[in-house]
Amino acid sequence: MEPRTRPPGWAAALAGVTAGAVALGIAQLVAGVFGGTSPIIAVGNSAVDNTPLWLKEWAIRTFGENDKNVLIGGILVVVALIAAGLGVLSRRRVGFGVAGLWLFGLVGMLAVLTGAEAGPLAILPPLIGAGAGAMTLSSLFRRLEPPPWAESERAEALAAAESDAAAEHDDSRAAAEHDDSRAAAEHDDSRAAAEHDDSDRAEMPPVMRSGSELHAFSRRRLLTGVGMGVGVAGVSGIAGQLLSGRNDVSGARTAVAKALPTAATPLPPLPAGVDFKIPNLSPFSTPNHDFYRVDTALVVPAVDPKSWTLTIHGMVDKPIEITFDDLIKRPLMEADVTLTCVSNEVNGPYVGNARWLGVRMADVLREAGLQANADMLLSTSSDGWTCGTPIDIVMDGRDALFAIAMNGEVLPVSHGFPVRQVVPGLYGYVSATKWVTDIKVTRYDLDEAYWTPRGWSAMGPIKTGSRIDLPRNKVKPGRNTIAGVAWAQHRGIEKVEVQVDDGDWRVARLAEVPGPDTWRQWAIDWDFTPGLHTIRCRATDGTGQTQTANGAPPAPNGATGYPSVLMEAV
Ligand SMILES: Nc1nc2c(c(=O)[nH]1)N[C@H]1C(S)=C(S)[C@@H](COP(=O)(O)O)O[C@H]1N2
Ligand SMILES: [Mo]
Repeated sequence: MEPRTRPPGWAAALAGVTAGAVALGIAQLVAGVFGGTSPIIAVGNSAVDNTPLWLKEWAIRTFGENDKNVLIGGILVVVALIAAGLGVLSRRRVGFGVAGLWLFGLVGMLAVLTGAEAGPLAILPPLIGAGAGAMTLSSLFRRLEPPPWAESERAEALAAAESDAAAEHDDSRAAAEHDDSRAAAEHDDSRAAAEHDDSDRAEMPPVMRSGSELHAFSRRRLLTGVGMGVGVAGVSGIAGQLLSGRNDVSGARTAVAKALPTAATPLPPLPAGVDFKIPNLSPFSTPNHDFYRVDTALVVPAVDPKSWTLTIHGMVDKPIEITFDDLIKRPLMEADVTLTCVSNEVNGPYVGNARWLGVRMADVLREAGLQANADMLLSTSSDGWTCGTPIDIVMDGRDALFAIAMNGEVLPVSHGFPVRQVVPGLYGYVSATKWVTDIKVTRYDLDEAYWTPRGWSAMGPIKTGSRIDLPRNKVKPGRNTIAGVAWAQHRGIEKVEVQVDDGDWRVARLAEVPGPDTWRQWAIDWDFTPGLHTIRCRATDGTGQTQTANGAPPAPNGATGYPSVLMEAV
């Protein structure tokens, strides 16, 4: 074969990235039309589900609640690099790049199919996206081939050279052959080629030779192709986003808000004494928009209360299915409960307190009739996350709720709209299912929830914990306030002690609490001498147990150790 003309690497890489962008844009559009997941999200979801524990812990530690954005950003960067690589590979043969794009589509399809919400239409976004990417890549590579005028100019140049040194017949014959094959290979519309006839000539030398390779391509032809590709990617991507917006439940949420029922047994307002109102101290009630969020969902599930149902089945006398209207017609109650995440590091941010409105889980479960040998509620969210909760805890009379509102507001979508579980005393991963739609009554020796095979304990009672909120960095020497929160849900906090440097432990003053299920503010005044100081604290729960000084990481069942802060009085 003739030595192929090869476009420069950057042009090939650009073509690859453009093809990748078109693939993703079109996939997003198809996902919008058919209600599937964009392949990036699907790949991200399976990354979330398959990330080893150490990596997940590192990501949470390093990126905190930004870990999802970092993950998506990382996937996009990797995809862009691979797409650029496929472009470069296509210089050898476009088929290689095309095959690579289809392979990508296959990975996307696998990711979608292994996801929780996979319907049969779910493979369409990666499939059609890959096809669109492959078409884009081949069409851009056609644009990278030298346009006909380049060939004719090359022939002219050769003819001119010939008249100078009148012996090079072999070359011109080769050029003529080249012309033929080029003309045959030229699939692009001649109008596009004609358009560039004038402009490109001036822009670059039409014929450049290096060794046996002929580098003749039109930068402008490539860039218009890239521009069109980017346009298609952008428009389809945005259209896809808008179409998925049909799944937006903010309207439904507002409707529920307008008719939000009140509690049959409302709680009295919180006593003023629950909050010291010290600047920088966590307020007793965490505002919803400041409430920590931890879940595996890259895209927040959109669950319409009109079609929401909760099914209770498994080891029950009578399986039941209830609708949202059924649920909120029941007697609603309020409960002040502090949620805590098992991944919270000592002194970490994943604790928040709210007043919840909901239906007592125990009442609903009793209607289904729990069988005596069952010991676990395996709840599932609309996006397929699962959670195993001990039945005896839910049934022991504590305020375990199917909650519909939080701090007087309909549940925010990111906190589980329309219905989530709240169980005082258990870490969120074994109790607080958001977007809950299904409960299987079962046994720990028969079933396993999402986090159990991923390195976390099947049981997750909350360990007594505390946090120093202030001071965190620098203070002026002299009298300052040390303050924070402490929690031991359902046992209550009885005492918090504070130690500065290696001095005596001193008892802090405690704020009021409405009950044993919330955190408790604590504070103590301290005279600081100039210099560096280490502050520690420790809490004692309502049973007289003090939190342990022994340090442990969050996995498998909650971090331990005294919180400690190094600060300076200057
Ligand atoms: N559907 C679903 N519910 C979930 C989770 C999840 O990943 N998916 N994470 C749980 C965990 S680990 C915690 S700590 C709490 C956090 O609730 P929040 O995001 O409302 O603070 O939700 C729980 N409920
Ligand atoms: Mo959690």
